[in-house]
Amino acid sequence: MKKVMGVLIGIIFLLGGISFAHVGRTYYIPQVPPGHQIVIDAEDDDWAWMDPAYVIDRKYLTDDITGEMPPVDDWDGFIMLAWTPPPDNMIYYFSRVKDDVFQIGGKAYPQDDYLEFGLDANNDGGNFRKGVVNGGPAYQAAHHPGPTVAFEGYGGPGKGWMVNTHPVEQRWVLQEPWWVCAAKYPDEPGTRDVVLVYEGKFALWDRVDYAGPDASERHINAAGQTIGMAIRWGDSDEKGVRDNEISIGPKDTWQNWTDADYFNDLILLPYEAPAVEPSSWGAIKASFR
Ligand SMILES: [Ca+2]
Ligand SMILES: [Ca+2]
Ligand SMILES: [Ca+2]
Ligand SMILES: [Ca+2]
Repeated sequence: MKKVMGVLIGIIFLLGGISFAHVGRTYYIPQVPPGHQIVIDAEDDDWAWMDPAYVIDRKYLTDDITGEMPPVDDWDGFIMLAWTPPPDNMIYYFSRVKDDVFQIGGKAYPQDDYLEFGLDANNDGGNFRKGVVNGGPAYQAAHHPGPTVAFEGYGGPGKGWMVNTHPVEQRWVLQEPWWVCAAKYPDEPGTRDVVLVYEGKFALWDRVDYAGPDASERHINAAGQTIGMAIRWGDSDEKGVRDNEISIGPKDTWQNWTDADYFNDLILLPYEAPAVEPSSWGAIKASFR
């Protein structure tokens, strides 16, 4: 990933896109090949085009409280991200996690196994819990495998549940068609040695209004843009305990649940013809089976 950084920084300065630097790291999001459809079904057969260089796996991950990654037999996982320009204008994700104990239904947030995003589409940072709309200038969205006890969500069996800790008026961002999700997970909490799968797509919003999408500002995705994002996985193994909080950002960026200054820079790459042997993708998939 490092080898492309110099070239990209050059491109970004040419586009004049950067006015704000995060505490977090820099990652790259490739464009979905034009004409290709990613189906939100928790199956990865529609991600075979992905260059493994852009898969965010444990090489890049850190527990954002302890600074240490849990051992592979406690938690292992990766996420792939992709973007589309208008008219689709969405961000796509696929994550597979291996976990020693599946846990869901903790009495307080967050005591589940889950995948969470912080999204600052126009990348201007700042505290997004203050001001006129809590979750307006940036927002949180978490994909849980099942319903949480603590918060009402949107989803169902086979989809998982989208939840956040913003006021209920803000949560339309979690609903179809603005967020579409699918998930695979065991039926019962306490199941051992599980594989959890999260796939989804979502619209980005530069400004969210309580009144809904027509009163809000949809972000228009374009190559060269930097999107502010936090991504983390919760790992609960013992019921009622959060054991690990695994992040794409460094240690001590856990404040990203409230402040977008602690997000990471995710740069939307222009479409490139694939330069990867299909066998490389096979090796990555095999390592998570
Ligand atoms: Ca799929
Ligand atoms: Ca675990
Ligand atoms: Ca913002
Ligand atoms: Ca777990």
